[in-house]
Amino acid sequence: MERTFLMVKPDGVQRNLIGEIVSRFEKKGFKLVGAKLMTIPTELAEEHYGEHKERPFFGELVDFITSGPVFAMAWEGENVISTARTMMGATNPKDAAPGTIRGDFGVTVGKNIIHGSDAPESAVRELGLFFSEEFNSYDKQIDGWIY
Ligand code: RTP
Ligand code: MG
Repeated sequence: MERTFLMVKPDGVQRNLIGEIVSRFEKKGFKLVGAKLMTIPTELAEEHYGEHKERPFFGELVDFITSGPVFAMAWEGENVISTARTMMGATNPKDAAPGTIRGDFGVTVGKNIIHGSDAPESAVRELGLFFSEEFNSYDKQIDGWIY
């Protein structure tokens, strides 16, 4: 079963969107297997967003993501990596469709509410960066009605 790394960014935490966001993925049928509220150390932020190191917005991005607590999550389910990206919406909320998280709650690209791994390799990498502990593995009665 596939796993992905999702994170409510500092703006989402401040705007009381943790519950709304968790609820969307729960209702979809995905399973929460790890979660924690944490303030990201600068070194971890730079590593997490390492692919953007040369981009002009890198400094701002790191400053923002370390500016307050984030809600880091591990989610499990069939095709959860790409489906979560679809549920998040386009990177820039101005282009994100209504019904998506960024489309419903975001306005600017710098404060776009949520992060999600964009591919299987990045999911493994990011889950490893944020979770050293084992994920919670458990059965739910509802699983048989989803798969
Ligand atoms: P994320 O990594 O946060 O899930 O977002 P993403 O995959 O949709 O977008 P990505 O290209 O990975 O960009 C990472 C974050 O950088 C900020 N950004 N700012 N000022 C700009 O032009 C700009 N472009 C990207 C966004 O907050 C984006 O989520
Ligand atoms: Mg990205």
